[in-house]
Amino acid sequence: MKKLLPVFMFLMLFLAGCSSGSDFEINLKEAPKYKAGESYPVVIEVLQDGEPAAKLDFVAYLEMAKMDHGTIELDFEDKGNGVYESSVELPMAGEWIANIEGEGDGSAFEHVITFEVEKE
Ligand SMILES: [Cu+2]
Repeated sequence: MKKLLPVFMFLMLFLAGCSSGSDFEINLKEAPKYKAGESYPVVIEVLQDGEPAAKLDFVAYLEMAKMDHGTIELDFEDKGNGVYESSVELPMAGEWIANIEGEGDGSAFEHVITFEVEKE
């Protein structure tokens, strides 16, 4: 039991961190496509407690699901109405993962989106 206590406390911290204050819902509205040497838009919609979330600060770290292409960091521009846009030139089509980290209204959020990139 003594050995389990640190694990338990770590889990409690983790759970507390997840449910802090506001409830953010993050959707990928437009996934980038792939074509060598071309950039494509990445569009994300963020809702906070069901309403479009404005003036958020966040970054997305993209990596391929089953291959190592390193990490691509994306900054987003606030387009209004909870819509944020960036663009990216990907090295390959296939399954990608976006790790999104940000904050708004004093609460931080993290979200992971897996998406398919199609070859154009
Ligand atoms: Cu790859």
